[in-house]
Amino acid sequence: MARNPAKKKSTAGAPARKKPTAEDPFVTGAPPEKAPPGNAVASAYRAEKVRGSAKATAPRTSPQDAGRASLPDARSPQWAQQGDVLTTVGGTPVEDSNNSLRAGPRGSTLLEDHHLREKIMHFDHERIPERVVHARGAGAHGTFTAYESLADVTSAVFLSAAGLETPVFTRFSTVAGSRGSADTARDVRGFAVKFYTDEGNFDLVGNNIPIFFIQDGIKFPDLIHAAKPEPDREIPQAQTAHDTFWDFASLTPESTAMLMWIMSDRAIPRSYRTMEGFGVHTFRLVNEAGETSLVKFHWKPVLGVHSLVWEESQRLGGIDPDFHRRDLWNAIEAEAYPEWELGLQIMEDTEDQTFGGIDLLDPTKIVPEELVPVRPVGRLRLDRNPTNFFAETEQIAFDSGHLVRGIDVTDDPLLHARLFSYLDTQLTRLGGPNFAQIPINRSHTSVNDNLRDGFMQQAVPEGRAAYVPNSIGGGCPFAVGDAGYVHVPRAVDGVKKRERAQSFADHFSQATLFWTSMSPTERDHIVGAFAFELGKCEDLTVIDRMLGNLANVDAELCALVAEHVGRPAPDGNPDTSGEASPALSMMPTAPGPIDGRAVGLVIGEGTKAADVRRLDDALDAAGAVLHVIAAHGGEVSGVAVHKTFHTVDSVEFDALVLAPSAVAALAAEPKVAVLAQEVFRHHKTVAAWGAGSDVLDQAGIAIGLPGVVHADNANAAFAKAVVEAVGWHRHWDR
Ligand code: HDE
Repeated sequence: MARNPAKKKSTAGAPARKKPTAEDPFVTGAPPEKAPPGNAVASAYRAEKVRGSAKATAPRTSPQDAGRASLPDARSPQWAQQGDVLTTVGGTPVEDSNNSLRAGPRGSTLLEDHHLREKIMHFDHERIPERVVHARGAGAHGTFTAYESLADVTSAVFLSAAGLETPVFTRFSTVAGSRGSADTARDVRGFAVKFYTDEGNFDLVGNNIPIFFIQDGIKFPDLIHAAKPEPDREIPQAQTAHDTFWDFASLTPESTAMLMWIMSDRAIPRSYRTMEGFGVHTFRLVNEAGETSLVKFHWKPVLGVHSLVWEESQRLGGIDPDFHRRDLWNAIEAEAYPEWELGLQIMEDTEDQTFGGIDLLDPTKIVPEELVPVRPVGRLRLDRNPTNFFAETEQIAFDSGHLVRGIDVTDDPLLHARLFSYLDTQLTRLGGPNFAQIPINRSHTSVNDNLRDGFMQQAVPEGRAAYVPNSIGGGCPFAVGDAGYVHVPRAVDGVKKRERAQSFADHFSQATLFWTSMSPTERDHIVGAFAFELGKCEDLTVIDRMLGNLANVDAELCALVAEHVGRPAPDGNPDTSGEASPALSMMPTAPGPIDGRAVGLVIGEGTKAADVRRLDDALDAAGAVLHVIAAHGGEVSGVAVHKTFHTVDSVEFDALVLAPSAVAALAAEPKVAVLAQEVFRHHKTVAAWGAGSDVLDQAGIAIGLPGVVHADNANAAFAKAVVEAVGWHRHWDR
């Protein structure tokens, strides 16, 4: 079972554990492989030190040189974690880190124990402030490969040739929850990509929804204060289903289109691997000739766009709060590397910066893909998990102002506030102005920024001329003029005023567009989500005001939600004359790839191991992972068991298969039928071979319904049918 997530890769490099010894009964674990016991450790260490000092004439590597040497993959600098001997921060070898210095074995602890004080002091300060938004997340390393030269539209070097590879780090996140909150909460997902390009870092700090709640960054603190737990009781965690969020939302009609998206299944993704990503704002591209165009960035997942159902997402919050993080980690460990295509919607850079009547500076609007197709320009592949979550995923600092030559911003007022915020927030989050020196944040190209000093300065800059222009430093570093990052020259003109453009005033037409583009199933889920969220509000004026806004989106939507929450449906004035945008629907039109999908197999005594192996091989070949479920751990009938009826839950799987021996398991464990019923109710594939169908009978599931697969034997045709059924993701039509 090559892709079994339970199978770990080698832990080479992990510190060896120590075995209890007669001298030290309070230490547990295995003995270190390298260190000889007792006094031999000390004498071997001393001998090595003496030898080392004798030949200490070789030039030393300065910390900053060591840091440079490590740049290609931005790992720890070489001076960190060197050698096998435990030392203090100053490098002094430690005698014993299990017993503090005491006046007698049962006496008081001595203040002079500097090792104890240093260890506890550092521990006391291990936490840094979590991100004020997007605190909960997970990330991975990978590569972006360009498909072709885009020199016709941009001078960005990383997009200048087919096959050009750029290292990246990508972090996915939820917005509202705190760092320890559940992955599957209903929320927008962050989709932030740092490209370590040859011309400096480019950060595409996007979301999995192509628009935003507000049009002006000045309202961001209000939005977030309303969405976060209410300030007096700090309830609820990672949820918008409460009065303050809907109070703000109902008073902010510009949020209506975004509310449609977050009430849709887009806000409860199956996996980070099955989410789209969007740059949201319109950016400006410029080529070497100075010609400009306007662009929107898209990420298209190779695995298709798929989500959970609401009940799964809620249950997973308790059963596996790390569901998305685990899925990403396991997929990469199993070499089912997640991939996305980068796509561009390129539009003419007109004087008024609009397209077909849509103001391209308004971040609450999309440009339908049917009007401007998305041109695929490259592929992102994530293929390496972080070595250390804190050092990489937690300390990475994205910034929408990290732009490279050839990519510029537009006057979107939301984007302009972001240009301030991302730089500013790191001062408190990462403790000072030198966060760009943290390994994960470093550029992979040469940096000579002439910045000096500040908290946590890591570099030891040489020379006297930390200023330009200079002659003392030979004129270096010097600015390169046109060959550097050049802001696209544009005339700036306007009356200084706090004012919103009239072209930003249409708050409902794209909410209606979204609703009309949904399939009946998707509409049903949107109604259910509004019914849940508004149903949790205690303030009736908030509910009624929100229904007033929904009435301007669609009368049926408003009536259905109103009925669920038991309030009257107001009249509105929706404009339903527009065309639908089929690209907005998540309904697949053909079965897709199933890489990294989890398939549960229930077995009991009497299972034929060869049957299980055949199914496992077929799923493995398709990229999916088989999890064997049985009454107890270890082995059942020679088959290794991954989950027992104590540890398993249906929401962990994309499909459930019942072996003939599952009938024997059902006799002792009613949960077998519950598993099948839940998987069926959540519209996932249920399959059985041979007498496994008896379980389906007892669970009340009829063979022949869409996504209910049965065959006499676990043969190739059965496995193929299972793979295809899982490829549909869900079977809504049953
Ligand atoms: Fe962010 N946002 N944001 N945001 N955002 C942050 O930056 C902010 C917005 C997004 O994985 C913070 O380093 C303002 C839109 C992502 O580390 C902060 C406004 C979009 C991430 C911040 C917005 C995003 C953040 C918090 C309105 C999609 C996580 C910590 C003007 C295009 C990045 C940090 C990661 C994080 C501010 C709106 C995406 C406070 C002021 C629109 C993916 O700087």
